[in-house]
Amino acid sequence: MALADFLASLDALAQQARDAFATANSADALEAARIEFLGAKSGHLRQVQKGLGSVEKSDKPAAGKRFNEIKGLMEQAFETAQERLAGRVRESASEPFDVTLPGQTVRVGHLHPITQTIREMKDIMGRLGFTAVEGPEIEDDWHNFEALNIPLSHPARDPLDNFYLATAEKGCQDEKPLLLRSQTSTVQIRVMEKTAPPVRIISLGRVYRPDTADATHYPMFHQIEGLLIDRGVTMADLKSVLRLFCQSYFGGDDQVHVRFRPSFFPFTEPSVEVDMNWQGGWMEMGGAGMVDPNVLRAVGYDPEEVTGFAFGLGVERICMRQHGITDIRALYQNDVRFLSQF
Ligand code: FA5
Repeated sequence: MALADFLASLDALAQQARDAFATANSADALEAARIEFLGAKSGHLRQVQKGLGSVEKSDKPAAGKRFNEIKGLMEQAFETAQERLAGRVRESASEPFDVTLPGQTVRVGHLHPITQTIREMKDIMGRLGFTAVEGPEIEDDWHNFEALNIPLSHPARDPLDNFYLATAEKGCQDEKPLLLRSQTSTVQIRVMEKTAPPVRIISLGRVYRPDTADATHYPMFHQIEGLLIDRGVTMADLKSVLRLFCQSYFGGDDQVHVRFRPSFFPFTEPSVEVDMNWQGGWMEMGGAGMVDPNVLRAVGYDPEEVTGFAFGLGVERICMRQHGITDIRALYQNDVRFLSQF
Protein backbone atom coordinates (compact mmCIF):
# COMPACT_ATOMS: atom_id res chain seq x y z
CA MET A 1 0.00 0.00 0.00
CA ALA A 2 1.24 3.48 -0.81
CA LEU A 3 2.16 5.55 2.23
CA ALA A 4 -0.21 8.35 1.23
CA ASP A 5 -3.20 5.97 1.13
CA PHE A 6 -2.30 4.52 4.49
CA LEU A 7 -2.02 7.97 6.09
CA ALA A 8 -5.31 9.07 4.50
CA SER A 9 -7.16 6.04 5.89
CA LEU A 10 -5.68 6.77 9.35
CA ASP A 11 -6.82 10.42 9.27
CA ALA A 12 -10.32 9.46 8.12
CA LEU A 13 -10.59 6.92 10.92
CA ALA A 14 -9.42 9.41 13.51
CA GLN A 15 -12.11 11.87 12.44
CA GLN A 16 -14.88 9.24 12.56
CA ALA A 17 -13.77 8.07 16.02
CA ARG A 18 -13.62 11.64 17.37
CA ASP A 19 -17.17 12.27 16.10
CA ALA A 20 -18.47 9.02 17.58
CA PHE A 21 -16.91 9.67 21.01
CA ALA A 22 -18.03 13.30 21.06
CA THR A 23 -21.66 12.46 20.27
CA ALA A 24 -22.02 9.45 22.59
CA ASN A 25 -24.64 10.52 25.17
CA SER A 26 -24.37 7.69 27.64
CA ALA A 27 -21.68 5.50 29.15
CA ASP A 28 -23.07 2.51 27.20
CA ALA A 29 -22.98 4.37 23.86
CA LEU A 30 -19.41 5.50 24.54
CA GLU A 31 -18.32 1.97 25.40
CA ALA A 32 -19.88 0.70 22.15
CA ALA A 33 -17.96 3.37 20.20
CA ARG A 34 -14.74 2.43 22.00
CA ILE A 35 -15.15 -1.23 21.00
CA GLU A 36 -15.98 -0.21 17.42
CA PHE A 37 -12.88 1.96 16.94
CA LEU A 38 -10.35 0.90 19.57
CA GLY A 39 -11.40 -2.74 20.18
CA ALA A 40 -8.27 -4.91 20.44
CA LYS A 41 -9.51 -7.76 18.24
CA SER A 42 -11.63 -6.30 15.46
CA GLY A 43 -11.80 -2.56 16.08
CA HIS A 44 -11.33 -0.27 13.01
CA LEU A 45 -7.91 0.86 14.24
CA ARG A 46 -6.79 -2.78 14.47
CA GLN A 47 -7.98 -3.32 10.88
CA VAL A 48 -6.04 -0.27 9.63
CA GLN A 49 -2.98 -1.49 11.54
CA LYS A 50 -3.07 -4.69 9.47
CA GLY A 51 -2.53 -2.51 6.34
CA LEU A 52 0.80 -1.42 7.84
CA GLY A 53 2.29 -4.72 6.72
CA SER A 54 1.72 -3.88 3.03
CA VAL A 55 3.38 -0.43 3.16
CA GLU A 56 6.75 -0.14 1.37
CA LYS A 57 9.58 -1.13 3.66
CA SER A 58 11.24 2.29 3.34
CA ASP A 59 7.94 4.04 4.32
CA LYS A 60 7.32 1.84 7.35
CA PRO A 61 9.00 4.12 9.95
CA ALA A 62 6.89 7.13 8.88
CA ALA A 63 3.72 5.00 8.70
CA GLY A 64 4.32 3.46 12.18
CA LYS A 65 5.04 6.87 13.70
CA ARG A 66 1.81 8.32 12.33
CA PHE A 67 -0.15 5.24 13.40
CA ASN A 68 0.98 5.71 17.03
CA GLU A 69 0.10 9.43 16.94
CA ILE A 70 -3.40 8.72 15.62
CA LYS A 71 -3.90 5.96 18.17
CA GLY A 72 -2.93 8.42 20.96
CA LEU A 73 -5.35 11.05 19.61
CA MET A 74 -8.22 8.57 19.47
CA GLU A 75 -7.56 7.38 23.05
CA GLN A 76 -7.43 10.99 24.19
CA ALA A 77 -10.75 11.73 22.47
CA PHE A 78 -12.25 8.71 24.26
CA GLU A 79 -11.01 9.91 27.68
CA THR A 80 -12.37 13.42 27.04
CA ALA A 81 -15.79 11.93 26.27
CA GLN A 82 -15.60 9.83 29.45
CA GLU A 83 -14.92 12.94 31.55
CA ARG A 84 -17.73 14.81 29.84
CA LEU A 85 -20.23 12.09 30.77
CA ALA A 86 -18.95 11.85 34.40
CA GLY A 87 -19.30 15.63 34.69
CA ARG A 88 -22.91 15.32 33.61
CA VAL A 89 -23.55 12.88 36.51
CA ARG A 90 -21.96 15.35 38.92
CA GLU A 91 -24.04 18.16 37.48
CA SER A 92 -27.28 16.24 37.94
CA ALA A 93 -26.29 15.47 41.55
CA SER A 94 -26.04 19.17 42.29
CA GLU A 95 -29.35 20.01 40.66
CA PRO A 96 -31.55 22.41 42.70
CA PHE A 97 -33.55 20.71 45.44
CA ASP A 98 -36.95 21.44 46.94
CA VAL A 99 -36.31 23.58 50.01
CA THR A 100 -39.90 23.09 51.19
CA LEU A 101 -39.36 19.34 51.76
CA PRO A 102 -39.36 18.41 55.49
CA GLY A 103 -35.81 18.01 56.85
CA GLN A 104 -34.37 14.93 58.50
CA THR A 105 -34.25 15.51 62.27
CA VAL A 106 -31.02 14.51 63.94
CA ARG A 107 -31.76 12.33 66.96
CA VAL A 108 -29.89 13.75 69.91
CA GLY A 109 -29.40 11.46 72.90
CA HIS A 110 -29.75 12.51 76.52
CA LEU A 111 -28.80 11.34 79.97
CA HIS A 112 -30.39 8.20 81.37
CA PRO A 113 -33.13 9.06 83.92
CA ILE A 114 -31.07 7.46 86.71
CA THR A 115 -28.07 9.65 85.84
CA GLN A 116 -30.37 12.68 85.78
CA THR A 117 -31.75 11.71 89.21
CA ILE A 118 -28.25 11.23 90.63
CA ARG A 119 -27.17 14.65 89.39
CA GLU A 120 -30.25 16.30 90.85
CA MET A 121 -29.72 14.55 94.20
CA LYS A 122 -26.09 15.71 94.33
CA ASP A 123 -27.27 19.21 93.60
CA ILE A 124 -29.89 19.25 96.37
CA MET A 125 -27.60 17.67 98.96
CA GLY A 126 -24.78 19.98 97.89
CA ARG A 127 -27.01 22.95 98.76
CA LEU A 128 -27.55 21.36 102.20
CA GLY A 129 -23.77 21.30 102.68
CA PHE A 130 -23.05 17.63 101.85
CA THR A 131 -19.97 16.82 99.73
CA ALA A 132 -20.22 13.94 97.22
CA VAL A 133 -17.59 11.20 97.56
CA GLU A 134 -17.10 7.88 95.78
CA GLY A 135 -16.17 4.40 96.89
CA PRO A 136 -15.21 1.15 95.15
CA GLU A 137 -17.87 -1.26 93.88
CA ILE A 138 -15.70 -4.26 94.78
CA GLU A 139 -15.47 -4.30 98.54
CA ASP A 140 -13.73 -6.24 101.28
CA ASP A 141 -15.25 -7.89 104.33
CA TRP A 142 -14.19 -5.10 106.67
CA HIS A 143 -15.93 -2.24 104.87
CA ASN A 144 -19.06 -4.13 103.77
CA PHE A 145 -19.66 -5.97 107.07
CA GLU A 146 -17.21 -5.97 109.96
CA ALA A 147 -16.84 -2.21 110.50
CA LEU A 148 -20.59 -1.82 110.00
CA ASN A 149 -21.18 -3.97 113.08
CA ILE A 150 -22.22 -7.00 111.01
CA PRO A 151 -20.41 -9.91 112.70
CA LEU A 152 -19.41 -13.20 111.01
CA SER A 153 -22.55 -14.94 112.28
CA HIS A 154 -24.92 -12.29 110.87
CA PRO A 155 -27.46 -13.48 108.25
CA ALA A 156 -26.70 -10.36 106.12
CA ARG A 157 -23.46 -12.13 105.09
CA ASP A 158 -25.36 -15.10 103.63
CA PRO A 159 -23.93 -16.12 100.22
CA LEU A 160 -27.52 -16.17 98.95
CA ASP A 161 -27.82 -12.45 99.74
CA ASN A 162 -24.48 -11.30 98.32
CA PHE A 163 -22.37 -11.52 95.18
CA TYR A 164 -19.10 -12.88 96.56
CA LEU A 165 -16.22 -12.98 94.12
CA ALA A 166 -14.77 -16.40 93.44
CA THR A 167 -11.23 -15.52 94.49
CA ALA A 168 -10.15 -14.35 97.91
CA GLU A 169 -7.68 -11.49 97.69
CA LYS A 170 -4.33 -12.95 98.68
CA GLY A 171 -2.84 -11.56 101.88
CA CYS A 172 -5.80 -9.25 102.46
CA GLN A 173 -8.44 -9.38 105.19
CA ASP A 174 -7.40 -12.88 106.24
CA GLU A 175 -8.23 -13.91 102.67
CA LYS A 176 -11.94 -13.38 103.26
CA PRO A 177 -13.66 -13.19 99.88
CA LEU A 178 -14.23 -9.85 98.23
CA LEU A 179 -17.74 -9.03 97.09
CA LEU A 180 -19.70 -6.58 94.96
CA ARG A 181 -20.83 -4.09 97.60
CA SER A 182 -24.39 -4.72 98.76
CA GLN A 183 -24.88 -1.20 100.12
CA THR A 184 -23.24 2.21 99.88
CA SER A 185 -22.84 2.28 103.69
CA THR A 186 -19.32 0.96 102.95
CA VAL A 187 -18.36 4.49 101.93
CA GLN A 188 -19.26 5.82 105.41
CA ILE A 189 -16.48 3.66 106.86
CA ARG A 190 -13.95 4.61 104.17
CA VAL A 191 -14.58 8.31 104.77
CA MET A 192 -14.57 8.15 108.59
CA GLU A 193 -11.35 6.10 108.58
CA LYS A 194 -9.59 8.94 106.79
CA THR A 195 -11.38 12.04 108.10
CA ALA A 196 -11.61 13.55 111.54
CA PRO A 197 -15.11 14.79 112.50
CA PRO A 198 -17.13 16.80 111.58
CA VAL A 199 -18.15 14.82 108.47
CA ARG A 200 -20.96 15.73 106.08
CA ILE A 201 -20.92 13.56 102.96
CA ILE A 202 -23.12 11.78 100.47
CA SER A 203 -22.15 8.93 98.19
CA LEU A 204 -24.10 7.76 95.16
CA GLY A 205 -23.41 4.60 93.26
CA ARG A 206 -24.25 1.09 92.19
CA VAL A 207 -24.88 -1.74 94.63
CA TYR A 208 -25.49 -5.43 93.90
CA ARG A 209 -27.76 -8.03 95.50
CA PRO A 210 -28.99 -11.38 94.14
CA ASP A 211 -32.61 -10.20 94.47
CA THR A 212 -35.14 -11.55 92.01
CA ALA A 213 -36.18 -8.75 89.67
CA ASP A 214 -39.75 -7.54 90.15
CA ALA A 215 -41.53 -4.18 89.89
CA THR A 216 -39.48 -2.61 92.72
CA HIS A 217 -36.35 -4.82 92.89
CA TYR A 218 -33.41 -5.26 90.56
CA PRO A 219 -30.14 -7.15 91.18
CA MET A 220 -28.14 -4.01 90.42
CA PHE A 221 -29.46 -0.69 91.64
CA HIS A 222 -28.22 2.64 93.00
CA GLN A 223 -28.23 4.06 96.48
CA ILE A 224 -27.63 7.51 97.87
CA GLU A 225 -25.87 7.32 101.20
CA GLY A 226 -25.74 10.28 103.56
CA LEU A 227 -23.58 10.69 106.66
CA LEU A 228 -23.37 13.56 109.12
CA ILE A 229 -21.11 13.35 112.17
CA ASP A 230 -20.65 16.22 114.60
CA ARG A 231 -21.20 17.19 118.18
CA GLY A 232 -24.82 17.01 119.34
CA VAL A 233 -26.40 15.57 116.16
CA THR A 234 -29.83 14.08 116.89
CA MET A 235 -32.58 12.09 115.24
CA ALA A 236 -34.42 15.39 114.70
CA ASP A 237 -31.58 16.51 112.37
CA LEU A 238 -31.91 13.28 110.40
CA LYS A 239 -35.66 13.73 109.95
CA SER A 240 -35.24 17.39 108.97
CA VAL A 241 -32.58 16.65 106.35
CA LEU A 242 -34.60 13.81 104.81
CA ARG A 243 -37.77 15.93 104.73
CA LEU A 244 -35.90 18.85 103.15
CA PHE A 245 -34.35 16.51 100.60
CA CYS A 246 -37.74 15.02 99.65
CA GLN A 247 -39.40 18.44 99.48
CA SER A 248 -36.69 19.75 97.15
CA TYR A 249 -36.61 16.66 94.97
CA PHE A 250 -40.37 16.20 94.60
CA GLY A 251 -41.14 19.92 94.51
CA GLY A 252 -42.88 20.74 97.79
CA ASP A 253 -44.30 19.10 100.91
CA ASP A 254 -47.68 18.52 99.29
CA GLN A 255 -46.07 16.45 96.51
CA VAL A 256 -44.90 13.62 98.74
CA HIS A 257 -45.69 12.15 102.15
CA VAL A 258 -42.81 10.60 104.02
CA ARG A 259 -43.17 8.36 107.04
CA PHE A 260 -40.60 6.90 109.41
CA ARG A 261 -41.05 3.39 110.83
CA PRO A 262 -38.95 1.93 113.66
CA SER A 263 -36.59 -0.68 112.22
CA PHE A 264 -33.24 -2.34 112.75
CA PHE A 265 -29.84 -2.00 111.07
CA PRO A 266 -26.69 -3.33 112.78
CA PHE A 267 -24.87 -0.05 112.11
CA THR A 268 -27.50 2.41 113.44
CA GLU A 269 -29.31 2.71 116.74
CA PRO A 270 -32.11 3.74 116.75
CA SER A 271 -32.95 2.80 113.17
CA VAL A 272 -35.87 3.70 110.94
CA GLU A 273 -37.20 2.73 107.58
CA VAL A 274 -38.34 5.63 105.42
CA ASP A 275 -41.40 5.23 103.20
CA MET A 276 -42.99 7.54 100.64
CA ASN A 277 -46.61 7.46 99.51
CA TRP A 278 -47.06 5.84 96.11
CA GLN A 279 -50.08 4.59 94.20
CA GLY A 280 -52.48 4.72 97.15
CA GLY A 281 -50.02 2.93 99.47
CA TRP A 282 -46.44 3.23 100.67
CA MET A 283 -43.15 2.34 99.01
CA GLU A 284 -39.96 1.85 101.02
CA MET A 285 -37.48 4.53 100.04
CA GLY A 286 -34.58 3.65 102.35
CA GLY A 287 -33.15 3.01 105.76
CA ALA A 288 -31.65 5.45 108.25
CA GLY A 289 -30.70 5.98 111.85
CA MET A 290 -28.19 7.27 114.36
CA VAL A 291 -24.74 5.82 113.74
CA ASP A 292 -24.14 3.01 116.24
CA PRO A 293 -21.41 3.76 118.82
CA ASN A 294 -19.68 0.48 117.81
CA VAL A 295 -19.26 1.86 114.26
CA LEU A 296 -17.87 5.14 115.59
CA ARG A 297 -15.37 3.21 117.70
CA ALA A 298 -14.40 0.94 114.75
CA VAL A 299 -13.19 4.01 112.85
CA GLY A 300 -11.47 5.57 115.87
CA TYR A 301 -14.12 8.17 116.80
CA ASP A 302 -15.17 8.77 120.41
CA PRO A 303 -18.96 8.20 120.72
CA GLU A 304 -18.91 10.34 123.90
CA GLU A 305 -17.66 13.27 121.83
CA VAL A 306 -19.55 12.99 118.56
CA THR A 307 -22.81 11.55 117.31
CA GLY A 308 -24.20 11.31 113.82
CA PHE A 309 -26.88 10.07 111.50
CA ALA A 310 -26.72 8.02 108.31
CA PHE A 311 -29.23 7.15 105.65
CA GLY A 312 -29.28 5.00 102.50
CA LEU A 313 -32.04 5.53 99.94
CA GLY A 314 -32.89 3.65 96.74
CA VAL A 315 -32.28 5.96 93.77
CA GLU A 316 -34.42 3.94 91.32
CA ARG A 317 -37.48 4.03 93.56
CA ILE A 318 -37.24 7.80 94.04
CA CYS A 319 -36.79 8.26 90.28
CA MET A 320 -39.77 5.95 89.63
CA ARG A 321 -42.05 7.89 91.92
CA GLN A 322 -40.99 11.20 90.40
CA HIS A 323 -41.73 10.08 86.83
CA GLY A 324 -44.62 7.69 87.51
CA ILE A 325 -42.62 4.63 86.39
CA THR A 326 -44.40 1.55 87.74
CA ASP A 327 -41.75 -1.09 86.99
CA ILE A 328 -38.04 -0.71 87.84
CA ARG A 329 -37.12 -3.15 85.03
CA ALA A 330 -38.19 -0.60 82.42
CA LEU A 331 -35.19 1.52 83.47
CA TYR A 332 -32.77 -1.19 82.36
CA GLN A 333 -34.37 -2.59 79.22
CA ASN A 334 -32.69 0.11 77.14
CA ASP A 335 -35.78 0.72 75.06
CA VAL A 336 -35.09 4.13 73.53
CA ARG A 337 -38.83 4.74 73.04
CA PHE A 338 -39.25 4.49 76.83
CA LEU A 339 -36.06 6.32 77.83
CA SER A 340 -36.61 9.23 75.44
CA GLN A 341 -39.61 10.34 77.55
CA PHE A 342 -37.45 11.60 80.41
C1 FA5 B 1 -29.63 -0.52 103.32
O1 FA5 B 1 -29.06 -0.86 102.29
C2 FA5 B 1 -28.92 0.27 104.37
N1 FA5 B 1 -27.53 0.33 104.05
C3 FA5 B 1 -29.53 1.66 104.44
C4 FA5 B 1 -29.03 2.43 105.62
C5 FA5 B 1 -28.00 3.33 105.44
C6 FA5 B 1 -29.63 2.26 106.88
C7 FA5 B 1 -27.52 4.06 106.53
C8 FA5 B 1 -29.14 2.97 107.96
C9 FA5 B 1 -28.12 3.87 107.75
P1 FA5 B 1 -31.95 -1.54 102.63
O2 FA5 B 1 -31.45 -2.90 102.42
O3 FA5 B 1 -33.30 -1.41 103.25
O4 FA5 B 1 -30.94 -0.70 103.51
O5 FA5 B 1 -31.91 -0.75 101.24
C10 FA5 B 1 -32.16 0.63 101.18
C11 FA5 B 1 -33.05 0.95 100.01
O6 FA5 B 1 -32.48 0.47 98.80
C12 FA5 B 1 -34.43 0.30 100.04
O7 FA5 B 1 -35.29 0.99 100.87
C13 FA5 B 1 -34.84 0.39 98.60
O8 FA5 B 1 -35.29 1.70 98.29
C14 FA5 B 1 -33.53 0.15 97.89
N2 FA5 B 1 -33.41 -1.26 97.47
C15 FA5 B 1 -33.09 -2.31 98.24
N3 FA5 B 1 -33.02 -3.43 97.50
C16 FA5 B 1 -33.32 -3.06 96.23
C17 FA5 B 1 -33.42 -3.74 94.98
N4 FA5 B 1 -33.14 -5.03 94.86
N5 FA5 B 1 -33.75 -3.04 93.87
C18 FA5 B 1 -33.99 -1.71 93.95
N6 FA5 B 1 -33.89 -1.00 95.08
C19 FA5 B 1 -33.58 -1.67 96.21
